[in-house]
Amino acid sequence: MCERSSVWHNSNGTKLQVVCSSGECEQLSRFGRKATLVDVELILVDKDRSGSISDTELQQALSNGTWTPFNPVTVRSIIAMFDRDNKGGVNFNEFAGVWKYITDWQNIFRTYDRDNSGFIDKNELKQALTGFGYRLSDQFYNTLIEKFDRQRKGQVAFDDFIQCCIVLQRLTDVFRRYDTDQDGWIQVSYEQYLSMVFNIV
Ligand SMILES: [Ca+2]
Ligand SMILES: [Ca+2]
Repeated sequence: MCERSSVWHNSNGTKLQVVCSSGECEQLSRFGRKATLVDVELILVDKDRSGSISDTELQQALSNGTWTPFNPVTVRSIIAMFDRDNKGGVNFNEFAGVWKYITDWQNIFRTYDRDNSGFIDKNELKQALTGFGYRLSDQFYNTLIEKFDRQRKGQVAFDDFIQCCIVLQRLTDVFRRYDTDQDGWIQVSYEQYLSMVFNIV
């Protein structure tokens, strides 16, 4: 960055925030306008200066609040969501969407992490998913925690919480496509079942 920029490390030391006081330095001028904070994030995340953000670059830029690297599966899910031209990364225009998506999830996570533990426990997950409109049994919440508790702490970190919600949403969408009368039951053939699963995995 230019000499007019300032660099900060936040408390966990993983994320940089840079503000160019003029917005006119060489790296920022490629946007053809005054740089926003998202632009600056993008420059920092695009380590190889390729003009697009890869899975690895996004993973390195994200923190789940622990020392464990951000879940690569979550990173891939997020990239795939915004990679409209299917080039295996997100370009500068798509990145703004990615950053907003992650910021929104950070706010949701903070809202439901009632005890500020940095993890979502079973009760917090129940409140979050109920808030999103899911009606699931107590037993199923155990299954969810077991499936998405990547760090084996009996609760889920930020990245795994996002992943849990993405997977649940996808499964629900596929189910709803077959549940045309919306009674919560579907009858599917073996091949329909396989197509349903292949839509998700
Ligand atoms: Ca790149
Ligand atoms: Ca918590």
